[in-house]
Amino acid sequence: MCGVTTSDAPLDLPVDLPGYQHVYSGKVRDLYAPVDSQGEPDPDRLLLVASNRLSAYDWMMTPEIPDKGEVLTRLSLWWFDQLSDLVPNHVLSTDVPATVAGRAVLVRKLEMLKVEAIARAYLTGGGLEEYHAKGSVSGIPLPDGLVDGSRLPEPVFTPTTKAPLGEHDLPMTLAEVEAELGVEVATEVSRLTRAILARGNEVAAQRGILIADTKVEFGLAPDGSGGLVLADEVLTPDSSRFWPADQWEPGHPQPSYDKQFVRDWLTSPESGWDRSSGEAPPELPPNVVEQTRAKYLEAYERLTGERF
Ligand code: Q0Z
Repeated sequence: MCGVTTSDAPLDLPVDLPGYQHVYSGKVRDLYAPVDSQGEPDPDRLLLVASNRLSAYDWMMTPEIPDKGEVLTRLSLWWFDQLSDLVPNHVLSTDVPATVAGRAVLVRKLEMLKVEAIARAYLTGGGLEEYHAKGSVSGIPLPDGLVDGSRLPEPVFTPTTKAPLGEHDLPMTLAEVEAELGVEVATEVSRLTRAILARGNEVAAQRGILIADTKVEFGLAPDGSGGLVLADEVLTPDSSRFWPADQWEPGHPQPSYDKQFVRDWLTSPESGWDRSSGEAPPELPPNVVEQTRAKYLEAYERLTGERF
């Protein structure tokens, strides 16, 4: 019982896009293939569409968060530029159908690696659990005395499997990643994932945001040109834990930059919701939706220094 569940039907059903064929939907994003005049899907390109859907405590919230998809898409595009000296990326064009303008990107279709590339710069969540049990994270020994929210001496690579939708990913050892990808690719995935998080934190720390950890996805160009290509979204609040730097206090769970208003309301008596009941959460009230939207916009504006 770990599937994502909605209180009702999925919120913004994948839109019908003339000239595109719906391929797949994740929790918060949808994937389409451009089709040619014969109706054949383009073998080289995909359209990645970010929705306004939001999940919390493994439930999809209603209503949606206005502008969330566009904020995350524009933030990813900005990060791809910031990271372009480290790694090439999959972006081809932002010239997309008007119905998804601003929240969709046309990308190179890659052979995606079957590994979730995760790096952690601060200790929390699953990493903290392993540290308590074993004093290590993904088999990497860490100093004694670390607590929830502690900064790690340097980012560590903590890969997981890619579980099917609705199932939870499982930790992988570096040896398992090497067996899956080969030693050379595995080493490069580890190095790049840690470098992306380190660069992210160099930028974000100056702007009042800490990035505790992040998940990135890599693919290989199918033309056999060899190198790793950064795909999907990067360093967004959906793929990373963003923490407000001015509230960072190791020793307890940190507030989430983007979802804290939602979590606080859901767990307050005002919502009337019992998280352990198995019942769908109630509709978010307008002020919680608006405060959450404001946090996404604030993250975008602080990080990029640009108005949304
Ligand atoms: C990404 C995902 C979803 C959004 C496949 N450049 C690429 N080449 C091949 N495949 C992908 C990409 Cl980005 C790819 N995903 C994850 C699922 C919506 C992203 F439903 N899956």
